[in-house]
Amino acid sequence: MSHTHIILTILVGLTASAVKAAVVIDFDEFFAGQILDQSSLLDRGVAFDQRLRVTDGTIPIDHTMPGYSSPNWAHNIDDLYGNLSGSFTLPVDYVSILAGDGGGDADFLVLRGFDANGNEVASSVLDSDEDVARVYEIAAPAIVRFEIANAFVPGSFHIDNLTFNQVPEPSTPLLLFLGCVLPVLLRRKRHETAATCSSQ
Ligand SMILES: [Ca+2]
Ligand SMILES: [Ca+2]
Ligand SMILES: [Ca+2]
Repeated sequence: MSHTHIILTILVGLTASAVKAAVVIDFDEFFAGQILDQSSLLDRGVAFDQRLRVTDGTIPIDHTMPGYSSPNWAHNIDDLYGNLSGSFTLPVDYVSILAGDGGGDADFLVLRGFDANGNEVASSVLDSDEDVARVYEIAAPAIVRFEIANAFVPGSFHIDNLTFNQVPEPSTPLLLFLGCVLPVLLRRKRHETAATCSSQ
């Protein structure tokens, strides 16, 4: 196998190891009544700006997705049942969240994503039926903040199944390889080529 093939093989292996990490927060590992503060979900990759209260029960999901969310859901406890926002510990390129409630009010919500400069880079607005929640989805290259909020008039809502894809950063082994090992291999390759040419 030539050095070029070896280099390509190693690069493919290192790149494959840096796969995107998908995170799903369904609140089911917490107990009903538990209060989550800004640090409670940091190890999962997200920090809400507001405190959440976990409640049991289920949210009826959009009629196009028959079924119910898993047993626990959560809501804003600081501004009761109000708008929520937060930051990701790593940039993400996809966010979805189930939001709304089974109450008789229409929940007309918007999910917005923001980049590191605070610019809105994606949004999803849905008008829910009265008795179901909806799955809001956004995608953009590097979302670092999000908000799920009433689009026009104040209302109350719950959330469940916050899902996001963390964008992989170049791994340390990959950076070491590109910075130290690759130049040596390429230099050796050039010397071999020069030696082959001069011997012909
Ligand atoms: Ca749940
Ligand atoms: Ca409702
Ligand atoms: Ca509501």
